[in-house]
Amino acid sequence: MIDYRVDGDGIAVVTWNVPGSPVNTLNDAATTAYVAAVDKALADPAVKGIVVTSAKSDFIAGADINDFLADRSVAGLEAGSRAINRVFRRLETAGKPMVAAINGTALGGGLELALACHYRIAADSPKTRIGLPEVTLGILPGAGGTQRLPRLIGVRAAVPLLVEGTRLPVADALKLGILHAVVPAAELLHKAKAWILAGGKAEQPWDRKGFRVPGGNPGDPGVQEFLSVVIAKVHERTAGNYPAPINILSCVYEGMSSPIEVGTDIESRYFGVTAATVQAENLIRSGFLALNDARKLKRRPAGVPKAEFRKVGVLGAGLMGSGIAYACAKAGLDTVLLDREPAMAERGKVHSDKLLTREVERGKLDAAGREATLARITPTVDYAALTGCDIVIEAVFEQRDIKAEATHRTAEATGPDILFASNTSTLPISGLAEHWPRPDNFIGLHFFSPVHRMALVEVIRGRQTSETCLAQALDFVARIGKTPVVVNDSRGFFTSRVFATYFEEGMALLAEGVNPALIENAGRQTGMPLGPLAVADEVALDLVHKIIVQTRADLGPSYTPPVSAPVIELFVEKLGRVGKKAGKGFYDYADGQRRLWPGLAEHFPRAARQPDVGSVKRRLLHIQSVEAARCLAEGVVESTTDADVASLLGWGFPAWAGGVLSYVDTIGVDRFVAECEALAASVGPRYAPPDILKRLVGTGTQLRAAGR
Ligand code: 3H9
Repeated sequence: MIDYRVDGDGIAVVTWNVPGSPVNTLNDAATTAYVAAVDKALADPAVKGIVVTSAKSDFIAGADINDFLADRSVAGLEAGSRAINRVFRRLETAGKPMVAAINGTALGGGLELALACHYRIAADSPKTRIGLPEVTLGILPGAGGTQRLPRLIGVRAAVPLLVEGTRLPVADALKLGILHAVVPAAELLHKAKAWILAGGKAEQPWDRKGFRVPGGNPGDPGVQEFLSVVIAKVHERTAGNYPAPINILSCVYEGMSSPIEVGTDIESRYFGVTAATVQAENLIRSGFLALNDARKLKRRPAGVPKAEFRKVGVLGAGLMGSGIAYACAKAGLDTVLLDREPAMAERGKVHSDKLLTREVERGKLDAAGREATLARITPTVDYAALTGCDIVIEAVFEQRDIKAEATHRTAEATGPDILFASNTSTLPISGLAEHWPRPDNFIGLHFFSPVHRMALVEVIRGRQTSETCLAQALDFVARIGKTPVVVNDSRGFFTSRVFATYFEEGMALLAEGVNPALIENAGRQTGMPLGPLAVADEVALDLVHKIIVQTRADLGPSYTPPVSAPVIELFVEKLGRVGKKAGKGFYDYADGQRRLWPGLAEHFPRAARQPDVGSVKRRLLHIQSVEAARCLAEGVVESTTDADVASLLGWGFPAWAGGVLSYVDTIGVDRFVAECEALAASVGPRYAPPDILKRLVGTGTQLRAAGR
């Protein structure tokens, strides 16, 4: 686990190699072994100094975050931080020079371990990242990071890194003074040892006589002003939903004017209360672990050989088709982009050209890389070009007859045995599958716009989709670097059905006479990326209108249109304000600005009594979770985790809540059900909680534990 070797020059090399994990983490066993190794070196009079490095491609990825889920008590979490803080302090003051030879990524506790060394030297690699990303997990650096980093590089430079969790390339870390040197990988150990042999001192800047924090202490007027601005910005950005960044600022403010031992004790106190919050639990469980599992296809059907993909066909070169073609070409796949019109097919390729050119301009890609990626895209109108494709994805107009024709013509060109996927966002998959000769090989792959930015692909299993087809479609999604969530066929699938409730509820509130500015502010304060009316404008009201018309035609009298239908009809049929793409919807879009349309006041007279912001927030979040719970009950999603991941990646459900179903546990099932029942009575039956929730009331069982 920790290799210990002393070389002929009297340098002890302590090498991290934690077994059973692709990364080194500071779990209990590894930390104990590390401390024992350093103690051995300290006790050996023949050892002049210590070099710490790793045998893995990364240095150390930080604490093992699973440990933070095991003990959720404030006292336990605080004690863990205090223990590691004391031991790092003991080692840095033990009198022998210690060098961190950072061979790869060093994050969180990994960087904190390095900060407690006297010299930090890193191997030059474009992949390496250096940083304290704890805040993104809802916690804070608990191994001295909030104290050593500002003492090393100054409060002004350290605070943004701490509150944003920035992961720096080595060159930037060097420039900021976090690293002392960056050298070619082959020279790393040699240079690390050379620093010790050249008389490198076992001394930290903060232990020097007369030490002052570079750029000033937090109490100094300039620094104080800087911190006030940061605090105000953090409050504005987090709307009270995330305690971690504010607690990090408290650690810096309170800890910096005391000796470091006091500072790290302050840090441990804040670490305990922060890591014990439900937000931290949600960000670790859903935001990190569940997303990782989804990305890694941890629930892929077993026993199906992994599918390889070389050539892909994309039907339809509109916004979605050209985005999908870009993602495929970027992942190294030969991509046939087919449209009815040659000019359209060509235009689809231009989309990739624009994105790739932007990457070159930003230095993220070289010209050769751009050319090679573009060369993989073949725009065409000829179905014969699809011969040899391993998968074809249909992204033509949302019209059954057009989709059917594209499906038939593809089958003629490719034969029936390849995977065929539809990117429909509205039409049930099982019906579309009837047009493919082998419906067992037909599946839904619902991409999100803009495809190059959105990580989620909703994978829709039709009634006849085989397990082999599902497993291989998942392989494809992973192959192009996206994250899949599997859902079962149903109207609107999962994401569109649940997400729609958010903006529909916004419109319902508007129709009740609630001030639109209040609705929008409340939406943003929940942590959703946009207010519900702004979202409706982005989605486009004519599209929502079309779906209502189509569903009414499909289902007949059994269909209950959403509560927002009259508002949508007014905007589309009478006002011609269909949303952002038309420059007018609930907002006016002029000069790159978004302003609520003043005409709203005339069409939706203000109610005399306005609700408080808390109750509007509650309505906007509860409605999504109650609909998601119905999807769980109906088997549209198969687990609370799938629902959470889809909501985090698909429509930006607030991460502090852990996703759309973790939100129920965050509130507490009993309280959530009681509030929904009250809303069902006062607002409408759409809030009525399904049995899957009601039967948990009073049992103390979380939905997560009871979910299917
Ligand atoms: C912390 O340090 C607190 C401290 O201040 C002190 C407290 C007292 N723990 O991402 P990958 C797993 S908090 C547990 O696929 P890559 C990961 O889940 C920590 N597991 O590799 C995956 O599992 P699986 C602050 C971890 O090469 C496997 O390792 N640190 C941890 O694409 C491979 O990971 C962070 O937030 C962990 N800390 O990227 C860093 N890290 O094999 C979080 C990884 O089952 N980690 N795993 O699929 C990362 O950002 C990336 O994993 C890293 C490697 C960049 C390191």
